[in-house]
Amino acid sequence: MRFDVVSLFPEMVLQSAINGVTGRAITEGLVDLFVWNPRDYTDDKHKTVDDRPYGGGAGMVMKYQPLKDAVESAKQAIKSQAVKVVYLSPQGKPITQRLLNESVDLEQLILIAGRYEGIDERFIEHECDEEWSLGDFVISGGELAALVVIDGISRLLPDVLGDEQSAKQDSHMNGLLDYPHYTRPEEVENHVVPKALLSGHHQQIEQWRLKQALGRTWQKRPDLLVDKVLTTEQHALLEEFKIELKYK
Ligand code: 9D3
Repeated sequence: MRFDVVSLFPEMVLQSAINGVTGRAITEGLVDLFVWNPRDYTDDKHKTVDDRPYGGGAGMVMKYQPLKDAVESAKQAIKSQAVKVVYLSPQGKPITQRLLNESVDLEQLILIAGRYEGIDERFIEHECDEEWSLGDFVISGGELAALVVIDGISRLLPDVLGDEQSAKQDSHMNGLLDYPHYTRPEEVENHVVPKALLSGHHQQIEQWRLKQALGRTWQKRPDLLVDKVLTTEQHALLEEFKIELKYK
């Protein structure tokens, strides 16, 4: 899969993307990453990428033409059918695992990272397919959001994670929070590891983990359970969790 980021801070995107999962995916040729700077597509001597907002007010707005020409360069680099142009902005639909899962089959994803107050609305309307947001909080620009999307999609690509990890991805715990994790020693400052994990009984361990995942989701993120249909076993495990909680 190929990612093209349009950004006024190319080095910010490239420097971060060389680390971790994305970095390895790029090195192994499973992911291609290119960054296009709108400043390279200006035609005045000051390389102007922004201007004052019509109607007045504070802040600057990114100009249409440099963005358009940067995206055109990205599109011309490969003649792809499965291409999507996404503007990262606080007005977008929230990025979820489902959204990332649905994007993994694209050949090319062009990500527009804005700066200043935003970009000319005509570019969003006529050149972007979708608008995506990290959530209801304010950050300074779209680069970090682009990096989040690249990381989240890259780890879904075949061969990017090892066999063990990818098997885990479509496990039965999807849609729930993770269960708690423990490592050696068995006791630290009087805090012990839950007995079920020391049993060596694979089935008992899996049941305990599912119960914890259900219980923690119910405690910390009840919104995730609202539209989720629980199996009879899951329902029973969650009830067990609630009962055990009373005796703690
Ligand atoms: C404080 C400025 N705001 C005025 C009411 C508007 C505003 C403009 C530009 C807020 C944020 C930004 C820059 N943000 C992004 O480019 C961005 C973002 C975000 O701020 N929150 C969540 N997801 C994203 S994706 C891109």
